[in-house]
Parts: sequence; structure tokens; C-alpha cells
Amino acid sequence: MTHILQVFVISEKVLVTAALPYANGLLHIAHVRSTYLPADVFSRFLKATGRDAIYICASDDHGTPIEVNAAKRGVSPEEHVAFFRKKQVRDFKDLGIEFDFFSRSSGKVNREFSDFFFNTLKEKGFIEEREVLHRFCPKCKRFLPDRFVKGTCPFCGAFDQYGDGCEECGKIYRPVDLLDPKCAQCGTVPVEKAGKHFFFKLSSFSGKLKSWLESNNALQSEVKNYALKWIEEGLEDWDITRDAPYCGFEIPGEKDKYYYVWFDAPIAYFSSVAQWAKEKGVEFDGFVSGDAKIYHFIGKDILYHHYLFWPAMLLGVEKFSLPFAIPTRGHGLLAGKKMSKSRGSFITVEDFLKEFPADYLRYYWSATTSYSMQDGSFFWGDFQRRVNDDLANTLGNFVNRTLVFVKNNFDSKVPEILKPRQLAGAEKEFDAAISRVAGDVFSAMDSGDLKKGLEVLMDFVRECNKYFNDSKPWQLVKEGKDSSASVSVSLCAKAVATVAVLAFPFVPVSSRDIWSQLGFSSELEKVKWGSLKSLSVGGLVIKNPKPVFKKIEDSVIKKVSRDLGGA
Ligand code: B3M
Ligand code: ZN
Repeated sequence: MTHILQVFVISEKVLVTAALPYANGLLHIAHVRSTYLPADVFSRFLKATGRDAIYICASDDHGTPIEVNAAKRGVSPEEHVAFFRKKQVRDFKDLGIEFDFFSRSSGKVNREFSDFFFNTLKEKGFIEEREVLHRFCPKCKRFLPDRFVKGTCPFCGAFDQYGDGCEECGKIYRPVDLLDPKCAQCGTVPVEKAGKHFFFKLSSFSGKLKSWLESNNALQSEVKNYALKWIEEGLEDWDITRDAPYCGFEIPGEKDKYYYVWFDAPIAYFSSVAQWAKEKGVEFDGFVSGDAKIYHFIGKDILYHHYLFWPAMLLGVEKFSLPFAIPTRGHGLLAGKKMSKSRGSFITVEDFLKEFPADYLRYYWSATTSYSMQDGSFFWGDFQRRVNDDLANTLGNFVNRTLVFVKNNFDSKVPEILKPRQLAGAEKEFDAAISRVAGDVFSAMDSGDLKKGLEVLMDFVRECNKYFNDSKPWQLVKEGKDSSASVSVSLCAKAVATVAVLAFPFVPVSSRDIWSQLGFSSELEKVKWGSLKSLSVGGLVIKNPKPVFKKIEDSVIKKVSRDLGGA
């Protein structure tokens, strides 16, 4: 196991990405759970533990739904994308999701990268032209790609599935494979038409993908098994072409043919890094090739694309590193139901943040989302309980009682341990616990288990409260035992500082508040976990202590569950 102090001196380059949100609607809180929040927590953690990490994302500006929705709104796809992109950027900012760079998949650099991938794969014989049948709606007078045709899954028989893949069994297939097809817009039974398309020869990568999956221990075995099963069942070559009208990049040298959105979207991970590197004046290669560690955070509905298509493209191009890990989490549900716009059951980030601070949502999802494909529900009652019990009564309470005690008994100045002396008994144990906690949280989080990391931290906070109760500093003061009182209080203050540093990836705004109430003027985000051992709090002059978290009243929960939905 790597020790935290060793990590502090390594400066490996790490690229963290989050699945690109379609610029085609408002972000809802389920998106936050599976992808943006864990990636944000993890990249904050990496930076705080001495890694040279960047967190990159972009808007996904392509695909048929964007083209159709833009037409419905009577605007151009560019205007449509710009409208939603702007709102998403605002929501991310309000949530404290801090990208180093947020690009767009429709940008010039991504077009260049996409053409590079296409041309390279074609030259190497991994892309070939084929004459295939497509579904065409005679009433809407258009080809029916992906989500524009609905029918029965050819693999598992699930009804009412889209043309690009099955939500029940997770398999990806072509619209033409779907049984009992109907145009998703008008319900007409489509006809078949022949046309020329480009195919990426995914099937020729089966062996290489298999050995990559099997040899990579940082991939979750649960997810890996899905991908391996699909390889075993036989991979189909992948149609990467879409016909006009389509919102995407036109394929060079072709007319009315576009790259399928899933071809250029993952490429935007790298083209965004290139733009970031150019703006920063740093080297691009180090984050995408050689020893670079690449983490792609995704929701489980897009694992086929990330565990098979994208690595195969990389294996074909032979220029970049393959993903080190692809942290995959399950869906966020609203009281047991899938949050989705089409089903009308979702809470937007915008609406949520009108009612509660971002840290409350960050805490709730971090505390309830396991590092697995398991779905998890948002429940208002559970949310209220966790905010009130964990944040207000446990974390907030420990911070506040410590600071108030310093204010009232030590003239707002955190005491130095009066007479330097050996710590003994409970003092010694608590001091050891303070020194240990960073390493324990580190071990959990470094393996990707952010929920476990938070649990370890919250257990420590409970231990802090217990120490405060048991050491009874108020009684020590009353009895004139100043030396013991100052030991107890300075240990608690050190624990408060440690908690602020370790909680920062999860609840950054609240952690900053704690840090500054404690009297630090330095920037919390610059504090490395490896420096915690030498952190000194003696002599800090605390600010007027205020509760960091507010409890949520029952009446508020009643109101929001009525207004925003859920249970
Ligand atoms: N734009 C969003 C999704 O399917 C899609 C992700 C692209 S990641 C390269 O969740
Ligand atoms: Zn199916």
C-alpha cells in the first residue's frame, strides 16, 4: 500500500474526465451522483495528495436529439447547444464542480482530432465502407438513427427499447436489428433503404480488448465482467456514420455523411486536454500517453462505449494510453424511479440549489453512492436526516463547540500546549488518531472508494466529539487545570483543521468556512495532505464562530417534496 507521505512526493500526471453532458437539457441531480461529483471529489483528492491532476470535461454538442430538439424550439443547433451549455456551466459552478477545462465537442480542435482518428484507423484498415440497410420513416421522410426508432430488443426481448441499445440488458445494436420497429416520433412502421456507411472493425480488437481488460486490475471487476461477456458473445463491427440531417462533423470527402456522435465524443476528452495544455503552455502528451494515468468517470449506461469502443479506437490508433480506470456508478433514482426527462421524474440542479447549499447534495450523494453499478435513490427524509445528523449534529457541532470554547476560555486564541509535556492516556490516543486519519481516508479514496473515505472521516469526527465530551475541558478550566485544558482544546483544534482539509474534496465551501473560522488565512485548496503532520494550530486567532451547517426543518422537506417531486 502506498503511504500518504510517499504520494506527497510523487508527481504523476493524472487525467480525470467526466462523461460529456449533452448540451440538450438541464442537468439533474442524478447526473451529479454517477459522474460529475465523484470525478470532482476524486480530482480534488488527487490534487491534495500531490498528484499532477487535471479534471477535464466538455459539452457534447452532437447527435440526432440535439438536431431535432433545436428544430422543435425553432433555433439552429448551434443556438440550442449554446443555450443549454451555458446553463450547465452555471450549474456545475454552483455545485462546486471545478473543471480545469470545459470544452465543447463541436470545436475546431475536436474536429481535427476526430479526423485524425478517422484517417488513421482507415489507413490501418480498421474502418471500412459497407453497403447496409437503414430504417427510413416514409412519413417523417428521414432515416431513423438511434433513438428515432423504438421496438423490441433483439437480445433480451425487452419491449419499448431505442434503436441504439437496450436499457434492460445493456447491449448495443443497430437500429436495423431492432424487432417490431416503429418511428419514435410518429409511430409509422419504417421501410428499409440501402446506403453506404463506414464501419469501425470492433470485432478485430476482441483479443486485445480481452487481454487489456483481464490484465488491468484497476478496473472494477463487476463492470469488467460485463465487457468480457460481451466479447465472448462476439463483438459486432460498429457503424460510425450517420446520414443528413445530422448534428455533427461531416466526414471528410463525403457528402451528407457525418460521424456518429459516439465517435467524436470520447475523442473530445483528449482534444480538450490539448486545448487546456495550449492555454496553460504545458505539455499535452504527458496527460494522454506514456505513464499518464487516465480515469474516465461514467454512469453504467455508457459502459459499452467506454470499455469497448473507446479502448478499441485507442488500440487501433496506437498513439495514446489506454484508460487506467473507468469508475462506473449506477443510476441516481428519485424515490426508486429512474430520473429521466422523458419520464418526467427528475429534479434539476438549478431547482435543487434554490433550496439548499451545494454541499448538502454533495454530502448526501457522496455518503450514499457506493463504488459500484448499484443504483441509489434520493429520498427527502434520508437527505434531511443525513444533513441534520451527520453535517449539523456531528461535524458542525464538533467544529462549533471547539471554536466557541476557544473564544470563551482562551480569548479566541488557540492555545499552545502550555508546558511542553508528554501526552498521556486519552490525549495520546486522540493525538495518534489525528495523525492516522489522513492515511486511512487516503487508502480508501486512492482505491476509488470515495464513500468509504467519507465514512472513515465521519467515524473520526464521531471520535472527536467523544474526546471532547470525555476530556471535559470546561471542567478542567473550572478546576484551574489550565495545562490539561489547553492540551484538550489544542488537540481538538488540530482535529478541526484536519477535518477541514480531509473534508474539502466532499464539501469544499463548508470546509473553507471551517478553515477560515479557525483563523487560517491561507488557501485551503493549497494544503497538501502530506503536510498535515506538521500542521500547527497554536496561536491561531479564531473568527467569531458560526454554525457551518443549518438543520433542515420538517416543514421545508414537506414543501420541497411537494414542489420538486420525489418522496
Ligand atoms: N454525451 C452522455 C451520456 O450518454 C454522453 C456521454 C459522452 S462521453 C464521451 O451519458
Ligand atoms: Zn435487451
